Amino acid sequence: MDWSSWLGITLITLLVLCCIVPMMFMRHVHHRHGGAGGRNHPGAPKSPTIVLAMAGLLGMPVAAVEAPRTGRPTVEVYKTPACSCCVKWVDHLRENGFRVSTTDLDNLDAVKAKYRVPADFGACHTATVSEYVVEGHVPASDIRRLLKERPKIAGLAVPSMPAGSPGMEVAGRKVQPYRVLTFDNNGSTSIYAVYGGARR
Ligand SMILES: [Cu+2]
Repeated sequence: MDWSSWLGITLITLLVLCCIVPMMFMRHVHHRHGGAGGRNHPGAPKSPTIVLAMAGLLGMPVAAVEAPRTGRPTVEVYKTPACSCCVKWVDHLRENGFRVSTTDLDNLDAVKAKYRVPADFGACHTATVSEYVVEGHVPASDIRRLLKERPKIAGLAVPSMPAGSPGMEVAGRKVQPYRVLTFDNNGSTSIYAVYGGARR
């Protein structure tokens, strides 16, 4: 749902809560007073509860409007069930503030074809975030930059699985030089970032 839909829902909810509900409540109390002759005011102890409930309901649409503004888009990860470095990469994303959902598939060929990952860029997992594709062990910082700068590309890739990339850390081993590459659907590519002393 987009912004204008949320705004519309919020305005309608506010209208209902501010006008219609209090009117119903007042009529309800009036009716009770008439029926019981005003002797034991059965409506009175309930009013704080109703006020609190209304305050809670008023807060709900406000929270719903706030959520899309502050939340980063979810990273959808497609991986094979036995892939342990994929899980470590997912952990790396979560540790860096991303929401991640994972889908296990026995074979990722169809996913890589669907998202048009260049054949020589393939790695152990394929992900999507917003309108972009993320292939392989791409650092979270590069995904954050991608979502901030929004270049006209199809996605980012770290081909194969370089040792020392996020999720591929090997104790006691330095980061193997590797590059984060961009790709688009016309076959062009460029260097997005370099690590471990890789050449630009
Ligand atoms: Cu991997």
